[in-house]
Amino acid sequence: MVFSFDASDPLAVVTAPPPNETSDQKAAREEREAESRRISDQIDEELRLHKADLKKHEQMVKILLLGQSESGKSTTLKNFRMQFAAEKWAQERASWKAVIQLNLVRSVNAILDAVKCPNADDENVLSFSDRHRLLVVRLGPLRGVEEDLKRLLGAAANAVDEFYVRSRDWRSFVQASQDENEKGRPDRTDISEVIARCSEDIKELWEDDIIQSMVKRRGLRLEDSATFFLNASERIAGRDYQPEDGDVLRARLRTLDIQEHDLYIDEDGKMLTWKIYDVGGSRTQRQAWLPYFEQVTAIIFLAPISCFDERLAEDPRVNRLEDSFILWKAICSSKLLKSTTLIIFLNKIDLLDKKIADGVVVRRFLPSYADRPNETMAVVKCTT
Ligand SMILES: Nc1nc2c(ncn2[C@@H]2O[C@H](COP(=O)(O)OP(=O)(O)OP(=O)(O)O)[C@@H](O)[C@H]2O)c(=O)[nH]1
Ligand SMILES: [Mg+2]
Repeated sequence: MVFSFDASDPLAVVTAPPPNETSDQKAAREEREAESRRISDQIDEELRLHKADLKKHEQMVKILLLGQSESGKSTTLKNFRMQFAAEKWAQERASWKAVIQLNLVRSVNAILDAVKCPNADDENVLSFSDRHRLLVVRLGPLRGVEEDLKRLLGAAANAVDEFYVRSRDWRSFVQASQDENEKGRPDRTDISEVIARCSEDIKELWEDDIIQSMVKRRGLRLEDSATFFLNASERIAGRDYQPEDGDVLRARLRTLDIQEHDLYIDEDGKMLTWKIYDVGGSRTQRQAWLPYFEQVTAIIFLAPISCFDERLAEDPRVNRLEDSFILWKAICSSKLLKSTTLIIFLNKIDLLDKKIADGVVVRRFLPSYADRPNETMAVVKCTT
């Protein structure tokens, strides 16, 4: 066989097959060349994937959720996850059942605490009948249920007035409790059974006018989602209850440390990674925010628009709206954040609507509101 190559091309000289090559030698050479090509293609593919990975990281958007406690940071994260991590969200839905039960039971127990010893000067004391007293007794087992649910979720023993769970540990506690042989763990079926047996009494308690007016007079502050869970008590206390998306969104679980979640968002065929940091918002936890300031692309600040008549749980001297305003101002003027995108979400407009409808007068809490109309949109306009 005659080989021809261009002698002026040094590469062709080097790569040309040797003269007088036998057919066996040729087959072996071609096999070697095919293997080299395969390895080369493999390296090219690995490099391509590595570059794509680098690019993916370049397109990572880091978002920090900020705002005072109960401002709605974790709820915003849940909304993002429901939208952009739908599969995982759906898988986790059932694990929220115990948290939702605890939200309902805590609210019922808070109401029982508020009404159990009516003061002689309470105008409702005369209307507080044997029927009410019986209701209080019949709902007694919910005390033990609250403790069991807290243990089930792994809450710290000293979490007396507010329920919290560190990080995402509570899911593993719930998982572990499925092992029925494990001693000392509360049984989830027993818990659900006690709640189911109390279902009618919970409804009666919540819908009773005397109880409602006593709760109001004693200034009991129920959590924002309490009304929702109490209104849905029959469904939640049902023996076959399974959480719905709306229940999970409203389930209150105070954040105590930083939680990190990755979301993968397809933007016109390009994969974007959103790394979202959710932090605890009470005053003692705000120092933990600082290390994140330098690394994030954007901050979403949650500012509840309904909080003008509320006070901080950790410091009842401080008005919530004032705290939120000072916090937002501090963030806007932070040098560390001068190249960070700042976004403000004014949320809880539904609660503002309700307060206005219930006759709460904004000017009483915000003298600077002056004689503007006591209407939702006027408050929104004034706050922005
Ligand atoms: N009605 C109503 N409730 C809301 C809204 N946003 C949040 N909530 C409720 O407010 C409560 C507090 O919300 P979270 O998201 O837990 O607040 P947080 O900012 O994460 O609070 P910390 O973890 O303590 O810092 C929850 O029960 C939510 O369901 C809203 O727009 N409307
Ligand atoms: Mg939170």
